[in-house]
Amino acid sequence: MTDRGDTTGRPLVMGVLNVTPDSFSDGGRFLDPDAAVAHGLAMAAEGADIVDVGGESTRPGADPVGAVEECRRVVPVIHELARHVRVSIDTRHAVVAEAAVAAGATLVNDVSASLGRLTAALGPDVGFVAMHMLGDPRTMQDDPHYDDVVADVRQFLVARAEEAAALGVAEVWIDPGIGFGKSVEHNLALLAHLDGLVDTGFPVVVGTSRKRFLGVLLAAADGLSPAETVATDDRLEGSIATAAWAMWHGASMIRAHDVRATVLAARAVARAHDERSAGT
Ligand code: PMM
Repeated sequence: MTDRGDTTGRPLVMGVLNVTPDSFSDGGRFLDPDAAVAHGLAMAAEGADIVDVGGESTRPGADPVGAVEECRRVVPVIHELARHVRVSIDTRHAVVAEAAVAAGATLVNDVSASLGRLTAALGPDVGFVAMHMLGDPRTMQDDPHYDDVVADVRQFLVARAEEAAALGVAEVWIDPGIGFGKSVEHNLALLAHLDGLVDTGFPVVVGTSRKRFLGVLLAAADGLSPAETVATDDRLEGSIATAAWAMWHGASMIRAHDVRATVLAARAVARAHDERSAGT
C-alpha cells in the first residue's frame, strides 16, 4: 500500500460533517456552528484525514438549498476547522465551492461532478472529487437504469477526471457515488468491480457509510423479511464491511460517519496488504 493513502500507509478516511437540518444520517445534529466544529475536531482526533463539510442534503428526495443559505451554514465552520484539519467542501454550487476555498477548504467534493461551473474554485492547490450521480437527488432513486452500470460509471468518471486534469487540477479523485441513482444491485456491482475504477489510475473514494442499501443487506443477513430494512444508525457492521472490501480492492479514501471504526479497519486492511506484499 505504498502508492496510496497517508504517510502511515493506510487509505485515507474522510469524516462526514453535514451542517444541514435534513441529511439522512446526521441531519439536524450539527446545524449549530459550534456543535459542527466540535464534531469535526472530534473526528480529526479519531484519525480523520479530511473532514467533508456539506450544507445541502443530497439524500434521495431532498429539496435543493439556495447557495446563500448553504454558504451561511458551511463557511464559519470551515473557517474554524481548516486551522486544525484538512477540509473538503461537499457542494454542487460554484459560489459555495469558492467561498469554502476562501475559508480554507482544499478539496472540492462535487456529487454532480459539474466541473465546468467549478473552475474558479479549483486550481493547482485545490483538489477535486468527481462523483457519479444519475439525475438529481429529488428523482435519482425513482427507477435507476443503466446499460452496464460499471462501464457507464467508469466512462463518466474518467471523462470528468481527465477534464479536471486538463484544467490543471493536480489532485483528482473519482467516486462511484454509491446510492446516487443506484439500486441495491447497482451498488453491489460497483463494489464488486471496483478494480475497474482503480485501474484508471485516478485515486478512488468510496462512500457506503450508513447508506440505505446496507439496511437491506443487513436485514437479509439477519434473516429478516425482504420488506424490512435495518435503521440508519444500526448499519455500522455493513459500513465497515463494505469499507474494508473497498479498501482491500484498492480504494484510497473512505467517506465515513463512524471515523474511529473506519480508521481501525483501514489500519487492519493496510497491514493485511503489507503481509501479502511481503509474501507471508
Ligand atoms: N455521499 C453523500 C454525500 N456526499 N460525496 C462523495 N464523494 N461520496 C459519497 O458517497 C457521498 C458524498 C451522502 O451521504 P451523507 O448524506 O451522509 O452526506
